[in-house]
Amino acid sequence: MQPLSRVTGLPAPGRTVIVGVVNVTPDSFSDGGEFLDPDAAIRHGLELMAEGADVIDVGGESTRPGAVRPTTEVELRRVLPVVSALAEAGAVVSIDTMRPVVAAAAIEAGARLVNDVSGGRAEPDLLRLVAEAELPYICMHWRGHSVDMESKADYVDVVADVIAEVSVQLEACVAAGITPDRLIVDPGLGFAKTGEHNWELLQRLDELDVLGVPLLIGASRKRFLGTLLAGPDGAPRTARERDAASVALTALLAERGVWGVRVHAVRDSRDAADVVARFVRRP
Ligand code: PMM
Repeated sequence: MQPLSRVTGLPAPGRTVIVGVVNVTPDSFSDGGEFLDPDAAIRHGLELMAEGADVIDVGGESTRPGAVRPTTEVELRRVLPVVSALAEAGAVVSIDTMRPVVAAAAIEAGARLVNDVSGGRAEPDLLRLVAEAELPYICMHWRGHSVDMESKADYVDVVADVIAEVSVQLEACVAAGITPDRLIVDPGLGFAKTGEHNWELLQRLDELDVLGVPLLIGASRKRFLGTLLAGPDGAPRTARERDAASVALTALLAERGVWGVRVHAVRDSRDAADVVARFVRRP
């Protein structure tokens, strides 16, 4: 088990960090449409804070397989009121975007972390912006936009290939001026990856230690869990009914010492991380 790592500028609660998800989108697979109204999204973010989230991740673009991108204007309109209100309420807000324009406005509105699912590959200018703002950055392994990412799920060895490709992305982060103590890496479960790829990445997670960067995992409510838990008729478990499985993964990942998990069921995940911290670490 790894000692828990720290990221400059972010909470260090002495256990795995809980990143709660607020999707201000009509079409996310996990909670699509529920929080498109800014007031509903703000209420939800406040609830997640009360449930013990360390960070609230606000996103205005769905990345479900096949999703078509919103315009920049639409993305801005979705996320800005939510980022402002939650930052004002004292949350550590993360902005989930690939767009420098959106990140800049969100930072202005109080965001303290940039979560870029493209790891700087969609719009490399985003890296310079994060460096200048001196903010932490989540660099996710990514092969292309969601509209056709499923056709890119082709690997010789998924773990070795992800490590090689995300290393290049991390080098670009450092070259742009983001200091290594502000970097977090994410293997991007479900992004140009099949369920089998996701399981293999989880099973061989310790190999990602070679990257030397704290790890965030986003497994919550993802399709590979629905497939695993399919009923006798073969129908996958719905997104809403994947929370217990997601929490089981939080416990396993916390036990392995991952820096953070990005989750929808905040209270239960936080409970799991607290139990693991007490179970495996000296108080
Ligand atoms: N997954 C989604 C969106 N953003 N960000 C990071 N860093 N890692 C992820 O795995 C990730 C992400 C898509 O899932 P959602 O519908 O739950 O937001």
